[in-house]
Amino acid sequence: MSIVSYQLIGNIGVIQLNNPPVNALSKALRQGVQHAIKTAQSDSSQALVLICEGRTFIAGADISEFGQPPLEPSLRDMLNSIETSSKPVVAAIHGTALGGGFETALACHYRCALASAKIGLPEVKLGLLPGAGGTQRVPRLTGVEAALNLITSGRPIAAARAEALGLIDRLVEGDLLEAALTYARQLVSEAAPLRRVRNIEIDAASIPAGLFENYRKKLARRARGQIAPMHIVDCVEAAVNLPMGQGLKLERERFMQCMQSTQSCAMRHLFFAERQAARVDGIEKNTPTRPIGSVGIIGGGTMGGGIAMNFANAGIPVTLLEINQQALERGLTLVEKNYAITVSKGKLSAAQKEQCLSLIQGTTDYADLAETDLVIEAVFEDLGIKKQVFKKLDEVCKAGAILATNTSYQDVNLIAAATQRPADVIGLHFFSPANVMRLMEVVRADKTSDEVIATTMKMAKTIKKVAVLSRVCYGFIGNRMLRHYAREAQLCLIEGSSPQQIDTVMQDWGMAMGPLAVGDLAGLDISYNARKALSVEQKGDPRTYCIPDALVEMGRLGQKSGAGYYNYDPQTRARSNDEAVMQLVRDKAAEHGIERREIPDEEIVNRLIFALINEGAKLLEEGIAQRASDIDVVYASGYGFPVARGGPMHYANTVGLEKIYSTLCRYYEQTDKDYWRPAALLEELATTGKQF
Ligand code: 3H9
Repeated sequence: MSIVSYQLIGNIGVIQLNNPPVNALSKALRQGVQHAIKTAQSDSSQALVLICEGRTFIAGADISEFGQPPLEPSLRDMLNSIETSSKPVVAAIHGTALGGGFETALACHYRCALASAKIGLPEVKLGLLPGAGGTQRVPRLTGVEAALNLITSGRPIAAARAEALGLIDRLVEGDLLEAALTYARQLVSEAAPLRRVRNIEIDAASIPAGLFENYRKKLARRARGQIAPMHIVDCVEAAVNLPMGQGLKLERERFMQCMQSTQSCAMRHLFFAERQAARVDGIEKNTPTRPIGSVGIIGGGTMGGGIAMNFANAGIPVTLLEINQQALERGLTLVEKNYAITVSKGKLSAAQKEQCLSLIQGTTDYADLAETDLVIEAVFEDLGIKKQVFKKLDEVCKAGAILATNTSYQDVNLIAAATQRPADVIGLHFFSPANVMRLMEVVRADKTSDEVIATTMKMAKTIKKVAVLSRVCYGFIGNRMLRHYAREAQLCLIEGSSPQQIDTVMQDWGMAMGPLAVGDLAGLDISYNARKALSVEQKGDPRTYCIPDALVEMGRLGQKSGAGYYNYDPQTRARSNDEAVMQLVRDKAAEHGIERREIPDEEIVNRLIFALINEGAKLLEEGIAQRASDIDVVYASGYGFPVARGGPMHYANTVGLEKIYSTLCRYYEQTDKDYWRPAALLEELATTGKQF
């Protein structure tokens, strides 16, 4: 079947698109639609229906065409032919009408949708803005504020909500083509007018004073440093103040500016990187997978409870196991509380909450896990305890059950060796809070079977996680790299900086939070206790942990004790600096014979980020990570790395590997520390002019 087909069904012309997988607006599709509209102008049709085959209505422009010379006809040309059609065009929407796809629907004269459909303008997530009239047409239908919310958030909305906002004219049921034909016939019989959104005028007087300025201020906080959201506000403002033609012109200019920005390039890189991460080199696409219809979780703490929620949210029943009734009740109560918070935020209905809770059962008896398809252990980070749990699971679980550990650091090979079935053992490293964070590291041990890897990678999608495959090493991809970043934060602190300077500099650079504020949030006692289990050699240079150790010993555990690197207001949690901390820092510096100096902001960024990059290169060299883009996905989805910089390895490419390499060489020379020795892979790429 061709990408675009056109046929007459009675007096209605039906334009059917078929461009799998998501009906992206490729050149051939644009050409086909234009041709069909042209044909329809002179045949016996009285109205047209635009409908898609496959799993979805058009999901947007073809992202893989971005950054290449434009191919005629442009999307704008195509929309122009639709909007100027002399016969009414009805968009019939199912699946997800996104970006240029929804803009296509907006150029139609009427829109109907199945209730299960979603619409949205996710361009901002690619560092772009809707470039085919979305910023001009949406506010004409919904009013300014709803348009700003829709376009700057990029979040899709359900068809019913879209109908309430005026973006969809009719919700339909049953067979979409039949329903759309009925709707089109009705429009014909009523001699409905050609409703062109471009002709709607927005009443400027109805817009509250200061609305745009306030929105810009809000975005400056919410989307720190990103350029696309600000351009969107300018374009929506233009929809109010300028005629359609000029508004479209401005939108076009701003779209091109965004398209050429390093930010959009980084965000588009992440879009494809996430999808690439799901592929495992050496494992065929058709590798058989095992059904996961039930899940057991060992440990009902914050982590175990959060993991349970992921499965319940996906409709998969969970059995949560704790050592005694009291601990179990505490765990289940925590889950219930978390769901209540989600309901209070309006992200879940009370009925959905009850449905999810009904899927989570508690037990204290391992025998209840006998028939479970997947068991995830989320107990205390202690190898001995984990081995005991796996020995027990090996005894009770059915053959073919997948046994997973949520460890952040332990050797999954050793855990697997505690069972008679190491091929069924794998690491599934969730990030806290597990019901919120998108990242999941899938850790393949030496003997993990391909089938188990393929099953867990597929399962990740079911529970809406981004899975990245790692091999076994201390800390896997994310935490192993983080140690180097954290080390440099500590060294900058003791050598002359302050918590305030380091956190502000890193946050301004784009990190979701500064490294020391993250420590306070997580609790300084956690790494303090983890360090206790390490030998002096493993702990490394005392200058890199003497300050947090001293803070913990002063009772400053972070936010939970009201003080850590900062003091925290008990009510608002607002943080403030504490001279006592600075005194401690100076004392520790003196103790280690360090003469403190002023550290420039740029040095802080380079030391912290280049440390990440160098370790990332070592992970690639050792084959721990499959590809550089996987590392980017780990950092952007699990560690608050700014998406507009594309992840550490993409960022390294943007800076230039030669510059990174020469800076690392300089650091190595200055410090004589082995960790600054540039990774061999980095050296090779830099000296041959290549990229990650
Ligand atoms: C835009 O429209 C700009 C306009 O305003 C103006 C222009 C002038 N292009 O995600 P999945 C591929 S910007 C090319 O696994 P799902 C994807 O790479 C665009 N390829 O499926 C993957 O390929 P592979 C605004 C695309 O069911 C395959 O399709 N639109 C595109 O989980 C399946 O994807 C968006 O940002 C595309 N637009 O989710 C929507 N979309 O199998 C982006 C997908 O080789 N897309 N592919 O890895 C999505 O959000 C999801 O793909 C969707 C389906 C929800 C549609």
